[in-house]
Amino acid sequence: MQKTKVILVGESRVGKTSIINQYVESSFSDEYIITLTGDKLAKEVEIGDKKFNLEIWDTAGNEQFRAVNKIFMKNSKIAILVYDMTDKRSFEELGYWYDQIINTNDKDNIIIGLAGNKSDKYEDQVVSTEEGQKYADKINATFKETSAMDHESIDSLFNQVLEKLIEKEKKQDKIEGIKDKDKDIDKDKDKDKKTNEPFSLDAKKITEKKDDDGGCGC
Ligand SMILES: Nc1nc2c(ncn2[C@@H]2O[C@H](COP(=O)(O)OP(=O)(O)OP(=O)(O)O)[C@@H](O)[C@H]2O)c(=O)[nH]1
Ligand SMILES: [Mg+2]
Repeated sequence: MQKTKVILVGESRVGKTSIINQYVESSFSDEYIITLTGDKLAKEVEIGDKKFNLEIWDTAGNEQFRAVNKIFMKNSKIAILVYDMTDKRSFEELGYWYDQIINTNDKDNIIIGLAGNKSDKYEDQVVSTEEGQKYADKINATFKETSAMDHESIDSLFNQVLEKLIEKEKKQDKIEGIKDKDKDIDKDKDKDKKTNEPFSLDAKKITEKKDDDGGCGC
């Protein structure tokens, strides 16, 4: 089964650890336990006929512990940028996290999702849905407003990015298929060349022989 690395990034306290715990273990805690280093949890999921062995990486949002994050970001297939919709600064800092992801991965290949978390606290919402969507469009990301507390849109957040990954891989397979076909055509051309070679050699021999025959001393 395909192993797929997913990484969650964003400012401290936006709810990265809570989203992962809710998605993988269906659990939530009010208590805040700071993430100090990269940590991973595994989950198997099925989307249609495709099975994924997800390796979901949690990272530290706190500035003091960010230095190690780059190591964990590498080779990700999916990155989920998280902000807290009740905290404007966490939204304004998304550019920093986007750059980190792009600088450690292949920009054209990584799938990006954006999560505006803590949607249960809608009375305190300071980042509007429109602002979130606009930023998602700008960075070509899928977008969901989530609540790790209520398990709201958590599964669909992951399903959305996985579906996008499936789509991307299908397109790549098609391109590879076309390339392989082109290679086969080239091989056939080579084959033709090779079969022609002995013929032209023979033709040369025949000409030489003729010359020998014809070149008699009479
Ligand atoms: N109301 C509400 N609280 C949440 C939600 N998600 C997380 N929290 C709370 O927000 C606090 C921070 O959550 P974490 O998941 O630890 O945040 P984090 O992004 O992992 O933070 P760092 O590890 O410092 O980077 C905790 O007290 C959580 O209980 C949510 O959807 N709604
Ligand atoms: Mg954490």
